[in-house]
Amino acid sequence: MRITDARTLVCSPGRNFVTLLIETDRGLRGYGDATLNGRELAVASYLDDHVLPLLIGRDATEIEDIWHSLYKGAYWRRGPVTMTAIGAVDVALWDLKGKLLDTPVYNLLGGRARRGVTVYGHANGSTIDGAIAAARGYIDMGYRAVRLQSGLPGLEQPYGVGRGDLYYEPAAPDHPIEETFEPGPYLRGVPQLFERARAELGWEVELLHDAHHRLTPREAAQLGKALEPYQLFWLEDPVPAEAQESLRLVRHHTVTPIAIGEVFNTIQDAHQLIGEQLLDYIRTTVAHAGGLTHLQRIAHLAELYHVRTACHGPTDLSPVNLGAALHFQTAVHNFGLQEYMRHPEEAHEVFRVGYWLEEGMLHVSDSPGLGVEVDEERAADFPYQRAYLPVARRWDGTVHSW
Ligand code: CS2
Ligand code: MG
Repeated sequence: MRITDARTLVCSPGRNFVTLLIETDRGLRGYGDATLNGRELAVASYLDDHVLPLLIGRDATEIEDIWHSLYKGAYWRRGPVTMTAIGAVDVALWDLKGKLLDTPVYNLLGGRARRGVTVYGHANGSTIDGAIAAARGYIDMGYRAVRLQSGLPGLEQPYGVGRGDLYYEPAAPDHPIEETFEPGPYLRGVPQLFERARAELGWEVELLHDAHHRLTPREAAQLGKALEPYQLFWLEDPVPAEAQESLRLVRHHTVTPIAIGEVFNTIQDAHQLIGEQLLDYIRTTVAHAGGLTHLQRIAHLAELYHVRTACHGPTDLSPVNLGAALHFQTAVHNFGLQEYMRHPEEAHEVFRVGYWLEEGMLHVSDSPGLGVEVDEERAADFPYQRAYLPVARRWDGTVHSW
């Protein structure tokens, strides 16, 4: 099966997505997600200007060889732009191989290992009450796990609280929104949120929280300890994970489970944390970590150290990525939990998906490939709009990690 054409499609049905389309001489088309929130066109150019010309004429079934030729052949390895581009090619090739062999991608990855993929929803509120009411909505819909983020006394613009109850969309057109962060109110407020949540929601539901890279190791250790009575499923990104030895301090002081890795791109970003067992859940996802080929390597390493997979699944990645993550999570042995923020209606007018939610799990269909199809005509109705992620500042104006 030879590649005859490859191109990117940039559209904005509710938010920006970059989609890779690869066509073959067998009349089949494969899709990959090349979206890098806030830096979308850099990946589109990496693909269009540098990678896609190399693919024409290649045998689309040689996934492993194409992966290594793009990774090693670029000389400049790793990084979010490179790895997102390679990931998009890789996923499109798995989609094509499934279509060629008339089987869902999870079959190519080892076959079904579970009934469905358990997900967590996002309960956000500008107040603690609001977040708890939103969590109740998810529990009523059958979710077994819910992430809680809320405004706190003295911290009215926290991370993770946006428009609407269904999802939050942090990217804003033209100019980044500014949020504030102060460790004092945050460290005092989050335990209050979970104390109330356990009192009102009970103990059957799994609860999660994302600190979004904002704490120092000592602050993270303090928060992890303070949250122990509420038995979180995980505390996510407690510290910026570039300085991985920081996690030792956090780990030595708390048994609250730790999830890290949505900004990682390669196994090299994760291997120290995994090897030292400094985390419990690895958050790397298909689109940003070199596709299914590379994510499998990370998962297999993680399995040796009791670390489970927990693919990043925000609405700023397209349904093509979520579809690929669901096939991966259906087949991988050491699955933990999958993030699920529901895409807005417009996104589903462009991306027709075969997955569905039932009993707090997402299920993939048995259609060949990924089971996600893209309507190019409808995509043309939603042109790209430049958008930026927010920045965070301390109370005195100092820039902080967002
Ligand atoms: C996040 C994301 O889903 C998460 O856990 O941390 O909301 C993240 O901020 C965005 O995907 C950034 O693009
Ligand atoms: Mg996160």
